[in-house]
Amino acid sequence: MIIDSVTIHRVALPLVRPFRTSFGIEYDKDVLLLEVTSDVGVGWGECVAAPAPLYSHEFNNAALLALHDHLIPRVLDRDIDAEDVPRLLGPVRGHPMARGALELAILDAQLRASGRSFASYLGADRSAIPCGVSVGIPADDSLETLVADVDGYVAEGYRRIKLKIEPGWDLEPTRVIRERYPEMPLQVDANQAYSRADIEHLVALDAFDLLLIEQPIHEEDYLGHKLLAERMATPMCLDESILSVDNADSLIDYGACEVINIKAGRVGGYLAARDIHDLAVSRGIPVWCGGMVETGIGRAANVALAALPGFTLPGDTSSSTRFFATDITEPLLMDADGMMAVPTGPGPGVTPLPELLDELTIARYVTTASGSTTSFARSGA
Ligand code: NPG
Repeated sequence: MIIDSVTIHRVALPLVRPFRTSFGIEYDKDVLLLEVTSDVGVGWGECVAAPAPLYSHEFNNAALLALHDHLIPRVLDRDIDAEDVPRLLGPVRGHPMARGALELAILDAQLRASGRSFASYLGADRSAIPCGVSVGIPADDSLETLVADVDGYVAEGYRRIKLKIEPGWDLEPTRVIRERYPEMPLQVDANQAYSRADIEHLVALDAFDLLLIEQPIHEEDYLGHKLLAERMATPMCLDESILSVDNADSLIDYGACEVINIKAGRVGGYLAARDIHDLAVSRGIPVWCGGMVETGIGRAANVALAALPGFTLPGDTSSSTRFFATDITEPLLMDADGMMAVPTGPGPGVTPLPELLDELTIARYVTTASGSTTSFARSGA
């Protein structure tokens, strides 16, 4: 296919409630949606970078520049297949979320042109997946609020609860939820908030029969994770530390990684995500699909990925309603049994609803072979 233009739509979506983690609070979803036009049709991708570099070094303004100045020019006006994209973008160091967004848009265009679903393309073997939910730290730091939040998600049908933890908000909230729900699959995520000095403290989480502990220590501290993995019975899951197939392989060998949270954006796209899945299967490592508060575009793609056979643990593949009163696409909804149907339409299977996209777009950056234009749809962008 020949890529004629790439439009970056910068969109602001209100969240139904603030989402607080150890690295900060999000009140709105500020997101870059990519629209590729080609000789075979249109495709959409979503960049999972956040407004600020708090989860990782990537952030929206940087992704915008990386896409505009370095990534889009490498695919524009050339005859390519989606499978060529990782190689074409390969010389650019870093910016995996920006790269992944462009790759997804091109994959979507290719798959839609051939009428094939993303799930079938990736090798999914299920038509529905079990859903987990990630429960933020309550804005008022109260256990009562946490319990009310968790009760609500359990009543909706979620099959696994993930609690966000940080120093000062760890053992007690986990104990309270475990006692209230003795059978519920439960896990915790620290987003790197601890250090090697906290190993003895974190070992106390073993009392709560957790599925896993996710990324407790800084992403570059491999020894810290290995030492903790040796001390804890709870399986060590890595998120931010896993950036490629080769580093996943190394961390498994090293003894720092027993489970992987796969996020396509963090590893540069769904093709790399599938490769990490394949590696994990061959190494006997369970994987699950992470979430980055995606709109329907990224959420639908995640649901397709999560339907691959190695995704043996429920992912952060919650309903659109977990974060958005109105999603930018038709909403992806979990049923009362905590299952979500894997979209069967061509590509990831959803597209932005035009009127909503218009209403929520802050700015548009259009790049073609002959140049680029920027337009601001609302003031304050
Ligand atoms: O369900 O989409 C979701 C959110 C799941 O907790 C979640 N994501 O650290 O994994 C994480 C966290 C996150 C959110 C990370 C936003 C980065 C940005």
